[in-house]
Amino acid sequence: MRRLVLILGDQLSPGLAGLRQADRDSDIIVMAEVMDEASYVKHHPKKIAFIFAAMRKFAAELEQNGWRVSYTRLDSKNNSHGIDSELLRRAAEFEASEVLAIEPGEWRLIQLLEDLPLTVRMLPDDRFLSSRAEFEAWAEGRKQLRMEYFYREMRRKTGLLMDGDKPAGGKWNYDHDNRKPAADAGLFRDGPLRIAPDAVTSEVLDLVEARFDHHFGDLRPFWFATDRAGAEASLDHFIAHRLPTFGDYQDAMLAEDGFLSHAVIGLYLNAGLLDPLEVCRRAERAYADGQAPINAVEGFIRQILGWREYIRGIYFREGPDYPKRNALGHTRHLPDFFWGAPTHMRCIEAAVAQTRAEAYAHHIQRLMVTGNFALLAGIDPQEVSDWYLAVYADAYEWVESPNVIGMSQFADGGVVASKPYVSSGAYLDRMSDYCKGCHYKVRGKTGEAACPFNLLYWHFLIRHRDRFAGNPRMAQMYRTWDRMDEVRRATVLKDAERFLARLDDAEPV
Ligand code: FAD
Ligand code: DLZ
Ligand code: SF4
Repeated sequence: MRRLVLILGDQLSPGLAGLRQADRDSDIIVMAEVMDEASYVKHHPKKIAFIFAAMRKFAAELEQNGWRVSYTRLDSKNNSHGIDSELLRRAAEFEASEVLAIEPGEWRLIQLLEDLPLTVRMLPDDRFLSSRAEFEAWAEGRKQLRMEYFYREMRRKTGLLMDGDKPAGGKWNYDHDNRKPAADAGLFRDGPLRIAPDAVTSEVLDLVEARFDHHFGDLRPFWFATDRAGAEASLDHFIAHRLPTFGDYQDAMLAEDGFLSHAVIGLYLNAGLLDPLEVCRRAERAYADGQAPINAVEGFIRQILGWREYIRGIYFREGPDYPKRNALGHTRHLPDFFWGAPTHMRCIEAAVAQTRAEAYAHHIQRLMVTGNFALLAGIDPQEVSDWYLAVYADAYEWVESPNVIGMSQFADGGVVASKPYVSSGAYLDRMSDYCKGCHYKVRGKTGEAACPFNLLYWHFLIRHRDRFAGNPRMAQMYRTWDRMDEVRRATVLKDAERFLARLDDAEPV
């Protein structure tokens, strides 16, 4: 009996556990471009093209290395368009009854594989620095699962940025130095490396253009790397040009520069084209060689060694119901301006336009512009989550869901975040150049011209007062509200209600 080895579109790593355990002489690798995966949310065309092109190149590489690969292209005649149905079709074709798979990064697909009428052996995905079991052991018995403590454990475990048992430079975390605003960031810098599409990618681009033109997002110009060599060149480019200022401008936002000093490697890491430990080691080397300061390198390594691993741990620990949680009971529909309809809010307009063009926005745009607005306005977290999963090239449920349901929308009731990430317009004004030239007045507190974030901020705090008033980190905000004069408070809430009514009536806001 033959055995099938399933490799999904985000499992494109030569060191994959499935390949280590498979038999090159007798096993058959199954890879498939299927409509079910490309359209269960309407993924950005750039994301679909990236995954299909990278899958094709990875399959070719496996074949060159002597593997037998059964590859289904999207337009193959017999494509049945599901991962499960493709496995069944290949099982019949090769008279196979066993499948070797790596645990997918989404409960939906895990269930799909478990329900197959074949013997499926699912191996842990060991492309992470912390296994599910290790995260469980760390989390067990803790009242709060704070990333910072997990991160320190990971530093000790890997030895990254450690001087013996002490953190390099004397501090575990240099975030205090990392909050320079956009005003300081207006220097010329190289954006991410842009790679011209080769023949394989160009063929995929034509296919995606023909099939997914109705999905939100610009397919061209397409510049993502689609193989390991390109992903590594992109990483090298980041380390040489933007890592040194990564820390300083981590939270800054500029309308004309959506990338600032960010790495733009999430899509490569999550698809398996880059290895997280190697990426961290490269950054550590830049610090050791004096090419980048400690606040930049520590900040960058923390994102990958800390946040990325922690977020994955949360996804699997919390279980299949996690992505559906709605602790704050928010039910409003996602406004059309998330899909590019006009809005007067310059910050939202800029973040959405960039997302449409690049399938990318950096962390603070995701958290403090689109996420902040959705939370303040009480949008249904499920609709918010589906949007994030669809529009970003690096989005897979294991990483998207804890970031959106947990960190951004507080819909998990506080598993990830100790308090909701909400702000008024003042924060956005400090960290960005969006507010200059916005239709709304960022200093306006009431009235038609007031920044909607200012109105909704108080509306959010007051409608959830019972839940948050006892949170010591939020006490100051409630004290400020209570000190405001009564007429002013009534006006703020009335103006916020009026804004939300206009949102519900799909009036331009
Ligand atoms: P950089 O800022 O250069 O950081 C380097 C790397 O650190 C990233 O590539 C990523 O691998 C890792 N990283 C940083 N922050 C996080 C985090 N919070 N969680 C996990 N990894 C992190 N990241 C995704 O990979 N996929 C998502 O679907 C996703 N959705 C998000 C949704 C929201 C609402 C928020 C607030 C954050 C989300 N993030 C997501 C985290 C973060 O925004 C992206 O990883 C980052 O913007 C990717 O761009 P970059 O490669 O330039 O990252
Ligand atoms: C995201 C995605 C897309 C768009 N298309 C495919 C595909 O056609 N075939 C495939 O094997 N994987 C694809 N993927 C990635 C899967 O959706 C991903 O493996 C799961 O979401 C789990 O992370
Ligand atoms: Fe956004 Fe308000 Fe600033 Fe306009 S004024 S860009 S709505 S924060």
